Amino acid sequence: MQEAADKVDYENILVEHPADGVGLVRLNRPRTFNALTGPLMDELMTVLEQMDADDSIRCMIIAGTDRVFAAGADIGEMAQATPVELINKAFIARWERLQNLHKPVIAAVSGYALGGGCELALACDMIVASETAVFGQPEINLGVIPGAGGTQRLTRTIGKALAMEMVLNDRRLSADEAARFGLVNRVAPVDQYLDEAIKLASAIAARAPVAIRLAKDAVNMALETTLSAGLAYERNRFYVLFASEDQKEGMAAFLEKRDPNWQGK
Ligand code: DAK
Repeated sequence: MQEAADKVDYENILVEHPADGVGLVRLNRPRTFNALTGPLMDELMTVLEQMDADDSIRCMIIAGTDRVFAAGADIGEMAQATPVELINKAFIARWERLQNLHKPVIAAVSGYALGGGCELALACDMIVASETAVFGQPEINLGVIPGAGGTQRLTRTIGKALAMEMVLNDRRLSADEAARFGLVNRVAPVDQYLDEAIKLASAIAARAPVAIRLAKDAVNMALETTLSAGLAYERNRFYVLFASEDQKEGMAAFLEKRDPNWQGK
């Protein structure tokens, strides 16, 4: 599967495997600031889904170029659209595919992450930013509002006051502000942020795969449900993991004072 993805020539993305267990997809339309066209989103989602199904990949990274992550959905493509066209062209469905991925996805953001670019990063599980990263939801300047999570994920992440300012008045966040407000996990110089993201992805890729999958699922559930339902959900997944070989191996390894050898079973 990994080889199959590598061999295909994509028009809008670059696919790499920078470390053991890590798949990297780079958005590659630099002349239009990585504007997210339908074909780009299709390629991105197709490759991510292939990586999600590939046992040799344990963690994925989405990056842009060092200059820009993505300046949003392609405005030229959207400008004359009707609501029915947006629905029929799977405009919405291809964005929803991202949240169905089981393995962790890290966004490595340098430069602009605007509109759909910011929403793409927010839909990932973690964000590593370069010092030049700028996060914004400027859709109000186009007479619309965010449509892929900018009013929902952003508000849950940074709170109502700041989300209101970003969505209503195009307030943009620098990398340092984004770190301060809990939007990004860490900030690194522009020549190091991708290595930082790869380092984080490698560390996650080396952990027990089934537990990682259920852990991601349980944390995401915290954004979807009440506390008592979320606690019950977490407990059930905790119990389920006692049916895995990795739980037996992890606890035996601790007691025998050795490193665990994860099987993903
Ligand atoms: N779309 C198309 N082209 C874009 C673009 C975009 N979003 N952003 C930049 N470009 C193009 C520019 O048109 C220009 O092309 P040429 O003129 O060279 O052919 C080239 O990239 C360079 O841009 P600039 O000349 O403007 O360069 P500057 O350095 O002056 O400015 C900028 C860079 C990124 C600040 C500026 O280009 C800009 O403000 N771009 C627009 C940002 C924006 O408004 N983004 C939000 C778009 S709306 C949904 C899913 C997703 C969405 C909605 C719903 N569902 C699932 C329902 C998302 C919506 C959006 O993202």
